[in-house]
Amino acid sequence: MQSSQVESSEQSLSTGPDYDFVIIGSGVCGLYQLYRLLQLGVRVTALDLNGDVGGTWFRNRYPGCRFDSESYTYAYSFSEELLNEWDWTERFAPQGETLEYLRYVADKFQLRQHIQFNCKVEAAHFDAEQSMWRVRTQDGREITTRFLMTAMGLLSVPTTPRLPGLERFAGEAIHTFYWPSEGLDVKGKRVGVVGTGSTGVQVISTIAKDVGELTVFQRDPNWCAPLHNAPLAKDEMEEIRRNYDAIFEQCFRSPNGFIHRPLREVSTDVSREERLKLWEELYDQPGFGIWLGNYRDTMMDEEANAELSEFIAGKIRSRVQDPAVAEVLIPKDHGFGTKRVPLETKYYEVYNQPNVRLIDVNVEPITEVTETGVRITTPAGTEDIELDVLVFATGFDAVTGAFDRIDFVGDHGVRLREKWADGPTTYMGVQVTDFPNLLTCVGPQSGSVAANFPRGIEDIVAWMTDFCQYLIDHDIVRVEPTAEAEARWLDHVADINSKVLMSKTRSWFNGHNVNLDRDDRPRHMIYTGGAVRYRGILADEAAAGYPNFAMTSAKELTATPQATSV
Ligand code: NA7
Repeated sequence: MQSSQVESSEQSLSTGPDYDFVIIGSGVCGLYQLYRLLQLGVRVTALDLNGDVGGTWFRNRYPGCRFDSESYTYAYSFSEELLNEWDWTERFAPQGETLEYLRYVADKFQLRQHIQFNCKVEAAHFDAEQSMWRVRTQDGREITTRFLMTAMGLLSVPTTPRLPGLERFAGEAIHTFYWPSEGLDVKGKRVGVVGTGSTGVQVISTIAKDVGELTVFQRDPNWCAPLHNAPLAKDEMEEIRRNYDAIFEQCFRSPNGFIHRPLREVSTDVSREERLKLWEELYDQPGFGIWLGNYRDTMMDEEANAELSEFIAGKIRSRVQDPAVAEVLIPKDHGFGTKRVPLETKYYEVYNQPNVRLIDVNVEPITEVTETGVRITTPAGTEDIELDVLVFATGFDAVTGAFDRIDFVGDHGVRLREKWADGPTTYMGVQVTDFPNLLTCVGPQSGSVAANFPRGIEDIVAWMTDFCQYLIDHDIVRVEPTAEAEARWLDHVADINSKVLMSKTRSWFNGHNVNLDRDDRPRHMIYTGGAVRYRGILADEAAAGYPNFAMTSAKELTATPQATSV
């Protein structure tokens, strides 16, 4: 455990650029990476387009926003002092509390002075001659840095459907990501919500009791399970604090960084009665146990998954009074847990309220937005639904979206946007060939992003920091993975992903949500091999002296004339 002061040590990096490291983003990952780099004594700054730290937790202020990880597993584990000082007040903390936590971390470790807020990066071009990145910001500045790190979040570029007529809607139309900090009054209003992923489910369950009328526009239903949130009493928090070492150890050993881990047994090891008994217990427990703490085969074997899905379908039928509505809420296109499971609080009961209507847009699509609401096509013709507020909980251009909106140009004029047009390629999710000195902390195909986020982040930041120390120690001014290593990693990711049922469903995990009109091929956005395996691969690379990276020292660079910069 370290002290709260970030101490500088003497380091040697050839000077030239304004900074040794620039980090884009100051959310959960960017903050911790900044803290660790400051400890190395390098010249580093973080750029954030928001007005404060927090990333996801700064932006998402919609009603009901909270994480589905147990609060105490969402904390940074690197500082005992911080763990002792911070009390979580609920099992699953709401957005406001998490944002307060991240602000507290920034203040405690004096990180703010190293962050430039309201600073949007528009372009980043690699200057091969100087072996550095030229980062252009929206306010017209150029910042140069030897190494450029991305910590831009997985879900930071929201997508809103292009509905004809949206601009003429006289009411309030808003994507959940842009929910105003002062709130939006929905009391007594006619509200439409498009989208029933994790976000839609949280919004719908939270506002249903306050609105006048609620219309939910659902495309594909999701399998949801109860969150079972509750306040955390002071003595419970004390108990948690005493057990932090064991809790983090448990997360460390689990494939997804949660306290839940798959059982050793497969479902056929036990009788049907035993399976049902366990599922009843898991359904009544807080958090992801029913998804991530289940029989090993339920997420890999279609038959095992089908039986579990039928169990959850039974729960939905028992909670929704109208059998026809229940059927619309039960997914038919994928099994339980093969997409990210939204955790809910009385979500299904919302559909028993007389002022709530569920519309399956596969059957009754929204054809246009009118001045007063939306027009849907029904089997009988068209119907106008009057609305005061139209909420889009329609998700994100996930994982690669944040990269696409910056004009990253690497060596020989290669554009990242073009290189990744058919899906991302990386080496271990940490670097991309042709993009020397670009280090991706939260990027595609990284194992750390498919985990309970802070746990995955601590893994990757630890590895990245050691990698940076190595670069400093060896006076490396240019580093990129070999093309062979990148090709091998893509094969490995594809192979691993093909073994899980998740790869067969259509969601942001495989890029399907934004590539629908382009083609049907999955993109390998994330690595599903699990945090334990991923950590092992990273460790092997480091222990072997980073053999899959081509490195050039300052001395070698001066001796070798480089191509002209872009
Ligand atoms: P998701 O999980 O991508 O969900 C988006 C939802 O919006 C999903 O139900 C989509 O239906 C729906 N959607 C998207 N476009 C449309 C249109 N045009 N019409 C109707 N419905 C639409 O995003 P979330 O924000 O809920 O959650 C993202 C992550 O945040 C989540 O995984 C957690 O990690 C936290 P579809 O399923 O595509 O048919």
